[in-house]
Amino acid sequence: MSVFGEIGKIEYKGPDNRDPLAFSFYNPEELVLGIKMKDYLRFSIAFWHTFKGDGTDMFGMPTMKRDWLSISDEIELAKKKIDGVFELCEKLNVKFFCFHDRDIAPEGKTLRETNAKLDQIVSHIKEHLKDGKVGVLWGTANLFSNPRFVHGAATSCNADVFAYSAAQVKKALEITKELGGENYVFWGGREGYETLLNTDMALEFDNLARFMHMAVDYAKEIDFKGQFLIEPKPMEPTKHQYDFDVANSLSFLRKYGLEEYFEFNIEANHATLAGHTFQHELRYARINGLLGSVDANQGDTLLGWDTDQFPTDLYATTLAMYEIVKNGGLNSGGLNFDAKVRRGSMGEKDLFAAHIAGIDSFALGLKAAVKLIEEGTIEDLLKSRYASYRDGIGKEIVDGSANFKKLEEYIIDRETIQSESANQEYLERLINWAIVKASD
Ligand code: XUL
Ligand code: CO
Repeated sequence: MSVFGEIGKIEYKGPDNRDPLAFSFYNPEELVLGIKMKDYLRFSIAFWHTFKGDGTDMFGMPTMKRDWLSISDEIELAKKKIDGVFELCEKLNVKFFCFHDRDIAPEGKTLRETNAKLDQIVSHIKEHLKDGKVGVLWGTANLFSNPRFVHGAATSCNADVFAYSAAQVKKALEITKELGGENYVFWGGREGYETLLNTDMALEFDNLARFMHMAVDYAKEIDFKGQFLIEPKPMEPTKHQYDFDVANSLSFLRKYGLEEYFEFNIEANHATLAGHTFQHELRYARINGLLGSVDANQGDTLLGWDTDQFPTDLYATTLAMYEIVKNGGLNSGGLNFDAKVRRGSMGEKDLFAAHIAGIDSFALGLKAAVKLIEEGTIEDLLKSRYASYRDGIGKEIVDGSANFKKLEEYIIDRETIQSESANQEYLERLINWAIVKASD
């Protein structure tokens, strides 16, 4: 029995259509850079928002209308939602979904009981995976919802919680491998502090690193080949989160000898919460060779929290895709819609319309980014802006043969230094041009 019975397969109808249940720009089979759009973009549905979100906020009750809410048996309900995510992926021509262990199955009284329930759902997922149409982009462990994580998980002051978290991640790695997950994500929502007055920050960082090393070792032991990803976020739910942004997390990885095992999963709304643009975080990961995957959403600059909206800002998706294309794509990563429909978008059709809006925005962003790269002005201007480092004294700086004395000698009698325009407004206009052209 179908979960979203009334809604059929979503088709590409071209740029002129305004049907809420059709694509205008995402043409899955269309070749971009010699690769099918669906293979380049590797979209993914976030199980938690789409199948667990019910519209509850801190002031109000659930608003979402979902047929599955009438199912009372917890395992039957969990299975129905799995049927739902596969159906949604297939109807949207999306190849992947992502999950936390606790999203997909209910908890028992002990971890042993919880694992047994999880295994029932994992078997059900494996049935769906058989036809090869949809796969798992990444799995992760929810180490933040249960009250036991009140003081953290790997950075808890309580060693029993560290042990519980380790055992939970062990199982999450096993099931992610069993389900063919291509990556495994660490997002440390409770790994941080509320006040330094009661926090041994040095021990907590050391313990976090010990935890990550244990995960790396266990992945080797079970031969899990997926890519480990850190998803930085500066705050929320914790006041200060240790994996604050890419730069800070990279310094953690380097200090503890973990750099070779991790890449980054960059979430747009987390970037802006950290006071960066989405593009900044993507660029920082890319130039360090660590851009792994993306949580594709957007925040609201007027609000100071993680609103997890579906991404519709073409300027942001174009600049994001510019970084991703420059990165040569995302390898085993993808574009995961870590996004929830607004509380007032309560129908099942809204779920489709929201994903279509996000998918179309990234598809157009991809086309616009390719236009910019093929047209070449940004690259040309960048090249000429730094031309002084390609010969003469600049070349000596770059190749390491210059030193303070040589540089002083070179410049000391110079009366003026010529500066050139940075062309910012023209460059910004080019982004607009590419978006308009790509939508033709
Ligand atoms: C929370 C968040 C998480 C991670 C996975 O802000 O983004 O859902 O993506 O744990
Ligand atoms: Co996320």
